[in-house]
Amino acid sequence: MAAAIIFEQLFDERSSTLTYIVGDVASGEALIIDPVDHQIERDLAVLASRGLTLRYTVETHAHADHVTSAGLLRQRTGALAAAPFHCGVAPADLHLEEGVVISIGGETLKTIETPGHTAGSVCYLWRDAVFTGDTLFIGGCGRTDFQGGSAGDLYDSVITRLFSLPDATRVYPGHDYQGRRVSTIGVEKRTNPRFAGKSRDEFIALMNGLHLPKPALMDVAVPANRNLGLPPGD
Ligand SMILES: N[C@@H](CCC(=O)N[C@@H](CS)C(=O)NCC(=O)O)C(=O)O
Ligand SMILES: [Fe+2]
Repeated sequence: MAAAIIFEQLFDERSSTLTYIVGDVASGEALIIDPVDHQIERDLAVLASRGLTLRYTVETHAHADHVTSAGLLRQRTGALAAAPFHCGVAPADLHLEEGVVISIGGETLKTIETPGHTAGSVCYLWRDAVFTGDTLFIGGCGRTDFQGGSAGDLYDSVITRLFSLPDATRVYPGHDYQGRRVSTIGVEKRTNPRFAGKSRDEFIALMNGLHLPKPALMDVAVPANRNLGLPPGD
């Protein structure tokens, strides 16, 4: 019989961030992916209501638009903070590189390095799902114009790493700005307007032509997130 799991997808209205909790019922252990600072009480309440002990906080990248609660969650719960190796999150307990696995009970999260949105961005494979952070959105993708981002790298990451997963793999993104919550690799391959039918050069031209305003919190969020969301010195 398949092991019982708890899965929660949580949404932060302010930053349109999707946060995920994965819990293993047998061991009572949990991990949280991309938690947001001002949602800490919500997230702790969800964990408590499900009888889960937080073992890991896990980041997909050093966010530019919101501050993580990883450091505060570590202080409050004793969880270990995991962050991608190439994101420069020095105080993290675990620095995740390609293929590195985090386990809670029988559940495993496997790191896939997917540079592009930022140089250090990663995705995580869990069962038949992938947490794509800002590498792949539903019908879109993260911007590539800061923190070592690269449109060419993002194209390669999505096409060679994510689109080689089975079509039925569920896609859980790091943000959605239009109320969508889950897709699949097969649907994104066929319909994502950033990638479907686009050559690498066309994608690079498209991304380099976006000229988006910089995120309002960027100058605060990036240094904070390199310190797990805590003020300097904490
Ligand atoms: N208006 C938002 C913009 C946030 C933003 O730029 N988000 C990044 C992810 S960190 C992104 O890739 N957005 C995609 C897009 O806006 O097309 C803010 O100020 O925070
Ligand atoms: Fe981002």
